[in-house]
Amino acid sequence: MKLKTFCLVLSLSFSLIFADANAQHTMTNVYGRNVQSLNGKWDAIIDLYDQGRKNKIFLNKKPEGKTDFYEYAFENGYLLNVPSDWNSQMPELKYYEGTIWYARRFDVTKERGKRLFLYFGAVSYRCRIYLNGKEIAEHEGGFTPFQLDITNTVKDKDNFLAVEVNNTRRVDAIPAMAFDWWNYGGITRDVFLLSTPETYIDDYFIQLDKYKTDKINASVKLSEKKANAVVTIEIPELQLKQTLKTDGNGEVKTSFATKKLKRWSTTSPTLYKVRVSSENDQVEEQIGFRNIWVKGEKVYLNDKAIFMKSISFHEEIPQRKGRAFSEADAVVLLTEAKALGCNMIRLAHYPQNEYIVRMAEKMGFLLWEEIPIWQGIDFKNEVTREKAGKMMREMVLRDKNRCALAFWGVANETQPSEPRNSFLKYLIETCKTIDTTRLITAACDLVRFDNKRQVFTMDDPFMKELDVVAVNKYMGWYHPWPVTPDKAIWEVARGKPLIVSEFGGEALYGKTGDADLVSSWSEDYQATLYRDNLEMFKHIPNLSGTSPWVLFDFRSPFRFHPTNQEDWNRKGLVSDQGYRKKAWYLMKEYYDSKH
Ligand code: GCB
Repeated sequence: MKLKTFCLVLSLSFSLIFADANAQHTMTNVYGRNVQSLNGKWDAIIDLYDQGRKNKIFLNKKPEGKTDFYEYAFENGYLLNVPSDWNSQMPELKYYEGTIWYARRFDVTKERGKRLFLYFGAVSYRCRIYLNGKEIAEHEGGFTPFQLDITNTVKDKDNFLAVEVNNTRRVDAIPAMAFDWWNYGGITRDVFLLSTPETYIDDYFIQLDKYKTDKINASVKLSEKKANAVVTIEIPELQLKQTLKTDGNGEVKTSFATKKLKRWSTTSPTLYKVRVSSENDQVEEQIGFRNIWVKGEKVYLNDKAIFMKSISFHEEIPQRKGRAFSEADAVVLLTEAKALGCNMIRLAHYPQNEYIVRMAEKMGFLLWEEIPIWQGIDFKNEVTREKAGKMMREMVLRDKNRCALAFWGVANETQPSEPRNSFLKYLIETCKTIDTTRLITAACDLVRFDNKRQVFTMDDPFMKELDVVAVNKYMGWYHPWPVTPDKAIWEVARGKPLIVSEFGGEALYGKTGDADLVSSWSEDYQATLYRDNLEMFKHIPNLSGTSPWVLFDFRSPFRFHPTNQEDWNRKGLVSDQGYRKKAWYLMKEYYDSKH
């Protein structure tokens, strides 16, 4: 077999191993439903050599006859917390990449006319689910939710649920072989049992019209293609209510005219209670309404040009050296962003948990959300493209009712090529089959200094596909200055709004040193770098926002320096222990000066 064909077969068979049989995208607003938590301590088996599946350990058999024995048992072994990554729970799992089995028992109260689902907020990176000894589903993608209908497989008492989780890096995965953050594995987000009526409200999309200030568009879809079923949509505080009948697809589509609406904004993040009811189901949540669009080189929020005072963070609590997974964790991350004076978060580099997204909306942050298309992705691989499309769908479906969501990001630092361009176009199209209202962006990487013209420029044909162009540029860190910052004039993506989506440099908290020396790893040099970049920003005419990299120091196997890094990316404005570095204060001053 030719090498190329062999690779294709190999990558197809890998992906077949973890194709998503029976895992469905989740119903809208899981957190507003009737749920029973399955969080807690789960039994665990570490399966470094992938022997568990072959030996059917998901059957969890016990010896019965005199000659029986089994070389495993889930009981009385390791215990792992769910939700959480496994790496932070036992020293021997710090660098673990491979398979770990999780298991627990549960009872349910089965009710006639009800359906039961298993919901996983995220499992990193791929998993197979076994219920009562039967494999029922698979899912790939470490940062998006999925659900399984278990109505017909579940028993009243003593169900045995096993989850085979694997976080091995692969060429055809997203992200792929190397990425600048920790490869946390495990059941990293909430697990729920979800109970719904037989026919339930599967999906709804309720947001303000993109351009009209007094028109709310709403659509609702039932889980069955039932015509003439009654659906009611209400926003009680606005005295809005409509009762409608479904079409043959079990859907209703309508709009509401409203004069009294107070639009959501970053300074006044008003949310309204919205209630959707069908004959036997009802779901409620808080929804905000705002307009966001682009005109010329500016982004307009509620008819006013806005400067995006953004920051990035990973879904990580540095002090715990582990994934963030709770509402309390969301408060820790977002409070620090608020203190910095931000009005936007770039959720790097993957969809983060719903606590963060919902809390950010309540606190008045716009959001940029992206799937982990990070640098070296296998753009030629059809299977990878399908996976990316599915991740995009799962992300957009989950968060499309969050008015804070302003940007869907399709890539971070990818190099132009025909396969890459068509892959990313496919992602945009996929997104637009669900939501055409948000701004599409990507963090590009090709800004360079044109010596002849003495300006910074960028040639990336993909720019034309984007509503807002974003660029990562590490002046003073990865790139020495070709001219002094006051002469650093940009001509990049003129005619469109431009966000500097990453800039920064590393400093070890508390380290003093030469303010001119990059390799001093000092707060003093980091402060110089920030001062210089803030000066350069004055010479970017279409600058619509900035997003320093990054709020907190974060863990990354990319970072080998023995005394300054020790597996930490030190570009944080705040240290791993939560202390603010000098550059934090410069950024704060800059953001406070921007209105
Ligand atoms: C980048 C990446 C980000 C890295 C950062 C760095 O361009 O987008 O994920 O962590 O640079 O620190 O090098």
